[in-house]
Amino acid sequence: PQTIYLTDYRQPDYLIDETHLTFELFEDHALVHSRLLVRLNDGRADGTLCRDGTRHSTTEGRVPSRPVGVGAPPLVLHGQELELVSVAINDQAIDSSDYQVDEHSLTLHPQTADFELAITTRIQPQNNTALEGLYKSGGMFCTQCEAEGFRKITYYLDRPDVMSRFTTTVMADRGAYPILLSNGNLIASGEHEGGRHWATWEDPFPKPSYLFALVAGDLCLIQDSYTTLSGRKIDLRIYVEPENREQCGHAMDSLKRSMRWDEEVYGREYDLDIFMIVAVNDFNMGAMENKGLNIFNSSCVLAHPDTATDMAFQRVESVVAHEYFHNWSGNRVTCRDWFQLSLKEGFTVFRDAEFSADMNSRTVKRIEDVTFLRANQFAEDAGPMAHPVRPESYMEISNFYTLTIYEKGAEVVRMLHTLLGPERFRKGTDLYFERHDGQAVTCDDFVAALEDANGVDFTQFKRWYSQAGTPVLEVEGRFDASSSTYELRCRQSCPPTPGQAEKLPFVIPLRMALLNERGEELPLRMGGSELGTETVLAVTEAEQVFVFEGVTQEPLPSLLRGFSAPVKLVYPFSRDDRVFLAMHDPDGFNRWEAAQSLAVDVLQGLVEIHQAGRPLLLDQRLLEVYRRVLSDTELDPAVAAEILRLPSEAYLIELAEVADVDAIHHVRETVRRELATALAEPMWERFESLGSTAEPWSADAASMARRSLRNTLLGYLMLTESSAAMSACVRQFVEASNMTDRQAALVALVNSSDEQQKHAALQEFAQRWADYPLVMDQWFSIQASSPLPGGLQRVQELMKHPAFNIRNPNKVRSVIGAFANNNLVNFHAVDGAGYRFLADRVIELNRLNPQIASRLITPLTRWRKFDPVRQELMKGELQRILEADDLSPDVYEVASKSLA
Ligand code: BAL
Ligand code: ZN
Repeated sequence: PQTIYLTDYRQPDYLIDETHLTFELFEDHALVHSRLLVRLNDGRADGTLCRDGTRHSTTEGRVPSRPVGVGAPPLVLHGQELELVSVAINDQAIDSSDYQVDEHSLTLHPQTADFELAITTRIQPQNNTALEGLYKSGGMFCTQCEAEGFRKITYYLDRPDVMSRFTTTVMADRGAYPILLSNGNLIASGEHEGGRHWATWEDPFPKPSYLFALVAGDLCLIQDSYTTLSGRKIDLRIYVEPENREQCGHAMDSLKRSMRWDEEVYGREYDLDIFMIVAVNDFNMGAMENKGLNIFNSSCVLAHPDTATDMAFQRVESVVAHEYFHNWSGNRVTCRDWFQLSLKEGFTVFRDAEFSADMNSRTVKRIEDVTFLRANQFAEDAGPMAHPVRPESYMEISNFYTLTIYEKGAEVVRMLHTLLGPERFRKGTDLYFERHDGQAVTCDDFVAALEDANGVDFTQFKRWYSQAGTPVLEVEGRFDASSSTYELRCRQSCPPTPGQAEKLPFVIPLRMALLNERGEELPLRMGGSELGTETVLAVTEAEQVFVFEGVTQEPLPSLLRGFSAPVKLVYPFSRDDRVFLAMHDPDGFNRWEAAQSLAVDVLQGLVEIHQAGRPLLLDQRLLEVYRRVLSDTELDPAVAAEILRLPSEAYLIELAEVADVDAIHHVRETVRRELATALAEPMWERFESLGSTAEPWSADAASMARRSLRNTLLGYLMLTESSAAMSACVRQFVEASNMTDRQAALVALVNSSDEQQKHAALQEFAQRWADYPLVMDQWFSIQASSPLPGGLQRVQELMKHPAFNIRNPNKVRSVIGAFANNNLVNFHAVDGAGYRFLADRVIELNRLNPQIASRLITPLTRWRKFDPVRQELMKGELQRILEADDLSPDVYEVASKSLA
C-alpha cells in the first residue's frame, strides 16, 4: 500500500456544491444513483457557506457552464468495490472510452468548469462484512462512512475538505424496512408499486461525505423533545429494535443534558429541527456523529439497570455526549484532511470528559481517564506505532483512530485550557467556531483562534502536535533555610520514537502546591508576586529552576495536580512522603496518585525480590494507607474504591524496562491476598455499612459510588476464601437488584477456586440472559479475562458457544480482545500459544473485517517490552501475519511497522 504524507496535501481540483443521492435497496444488491453539481475549484466564491441552515441553491445562481481550456485537471473520483453501471455528464451518457476506472478511482476529463455528473453504481451491502460503507446489520441497512467508507457507496471526492449539500432518497420494501432515514429533515415520502416505499431527506448544512448516513429497518421509535436556549423545539428520536425499547431512557436523558451543557459551557446550540440516534448491533466503533443521524453501537445506547452495569451507564452518557458535541466540533467545523483528525477528536474527547466530570465526580472521572491513558496510550507512545497527535504520514487512515489522536489529543486541549484558564479558553473557542463555521480546517487554525482571542503565542506549545513520545519530567526540590527559599529544579526529556530521534522541549503546565507538616497548602510567592496556594508553572526549557520565596520550613511538594500534563513525573519521594501525601494532600486526585505510586513502588520492589527468589514481605505502610482509607467515611466511596484498586498489570508492564509478566502477576495477586487477609475485619465492616445489594437500584452518583466500593471490597473478601465471603457473594449474585452487583459477584465467583459455584453461576447467567447480546458480551468477557490457568482453552471453548459470532465486532472484542488485552498472564504464556491463537484470528479476520483485524494486533506490537524468548515468539507471529495471503492495507501497515 501507498504511504500518504501531510506535506503532499493539495486543495481539491474540483468541488461538489450539491449531492443528490437515490438508493434502491434490495436483498441481493443496492443501486446508488448520484447526481452531483461539480465545479472547478478555481478560487471563486462557492456560496456553500450556510450558517443559518438556510438552503442556498447553487443551481439558481449558477454561472453558465464555462469551457475549460487545455490543461484543465482531470476529475479523479474515489471509488472502491463498486460496479459502475452508468455515467452521464449534463444528461449525456458517456461511454468507457471517455473515462478510466481502476480499483480505487474513476477518472473523467471535464470540458466545462461547471457540470452535472450522474453516476449509477451497484453494490452488495448484504456481503459487506467489513462494516464500512453501506452494510446490513441483522435485518437493517446502515452506513459507516468515516473515514473513507463513502467511496464504497459511490464514486465521489471522498475527502473531508469537499463539503456539499446532500439530498437523499431511500427506496425499499415497506414491510421489511418501514423506517427510512438519512441526514437532515424529511421533506417528502411516498409509496411505490409492489409494496415498496420511499423517503427523501435534505440536509441544509454542507458536509463532507464522511458524515453521510442512511438507515433502513424495522425499528421502534422513542421520542422526546428539547427546547434550546433561544426557544427552538427540537424533535429527539432514538431508533432501536423493538425488544430494546425499554433500554433507551438513559441515552435520551444523557442527550438532553449534553444539549444543555453545550449551550451553557460553549454557547453552542443545536441547528437542525430533528436529532436522531439509531442503535445497531454490528459496528466497528462506539458510535458515529453523522449530521443529525448518529449511528451507535448498541452497547453505547442501551442501558437498563437489569442488564447494564454502572460503568455501561456512564459509557452511554459519555458517548452520547461525545457524538452530540461533534455537531459543532467536527461537523460545523470539520477537518481539512485526516492528518488533522485530532482537531475534532481530541477537542471532543476533552469536551465529553468535562461534561462527565460536571455530571458525576470530577476526581473519579480524572482518575479513570489518567489510569486508562497511562496504561494504554503511554504504551502506544513507547511502541512501534508511536505517532504525533498530528501524524505526518499513514498508509491506512483507519489505523489512526488511536489513543494518541483521541486521549493524548484531549490532554493537549486540556493543557491549552489549563494555560489559558476557563474564560480565556472560551473566548478562544468562540472565535474558533465563529471564524471557521462551515469550513474544513487544521489543528493550526484551532490554536491560532485561541492565540488571537487572547494575544498569546503558542508556537512552542504546538510541539505537542508534532512530536511523538511521552515526555519525562524530573523534578527535585531544595529548601534553603538561610534564604527562606524553596527551589524546584525541572528537567524534561522525551525518548526517541519512530522517525524522531531528537525532541525539542515541550511546554509543560505543572500544577502544584507546597504542603507544610500538617498537609496544609502554603502561600506561594515567586519574584515578589503572590500566587495563591496553588499555581501552574510553565516548564518550557530542557532545564529550569523555579524559586519560591518566604518559605520558612521544608515543605513537601504536591506536583502535577490533576495530571496537568501527559508526562511521566519523576520526583525522589520516599515511601513515607507518599504515605503522607496519600493521607493529607488536600487535592483529591493527588491523594489517589500518592497511594497509587506507593503501591507501584511496593509492587516493583517485590517483583525484584521475587525474581531473586526471596520471600515476599509486604511493606506495612501500604497496609496502613488502605486501613485509613477504609475507615475514612468522609472520603467519597468512589475515590476510596479507586485508591483500594492496585495498579493494573498492564500499567506495571508499561512501567517496566523488561516486563516479567509472570512475576508481576504473581506479586500483584500475592499482595491482593495479603491485603485482604490483613484487612478482612475493616473490609467486612465497611462492606456491611454500605447497604445491601437487594435494595432498589438508583442511578445517582452516591449510589453508584457505594456500589463501586462495596464491589471492590467483595473482590478482596473473596480472596480470603472464607465461607462467609462465599455466602455473601452467592447471595449477592442471586439477590442483586441490578446488573452492577450481579456482575461483580459473577466476576468474583469466576475467579474463585470453587468450581461448582462458578459453573452454576455461569450457567444460570447464560440461561437467563441468552436473548440479550450485550449481557452475553459481559459473560464472555468475564471468562476470557480470568487469569486462572487454562485461559486459552477457555477462550477456544467460548468461541464455539452459539452466541459467539466472529463477524460481530462486540463479540470479537469480548472474547479475543478481552483475552489478549486483559488476561496478560495467559496471553503471554511462554509456549507462545496465546500469540499463535491471536495471529490466527487476525489472519481470519483480515478477510472479513480488516479494521477489527488490525486493532487486534496491538498486543503483539508491544514485543519489545518482553524477554528475548517471548520477543522471538511475538515477532514470529507478526511475520506469519505479514506472509498471509490477501493482506489488507490495515493489517499490513500495523504488522510491518511493528517489525521495522
Ligand atoms: N468519528 C468517529 C467516532 C467518534 O469519534 O465519535
Ligand atoms: Zn469522536
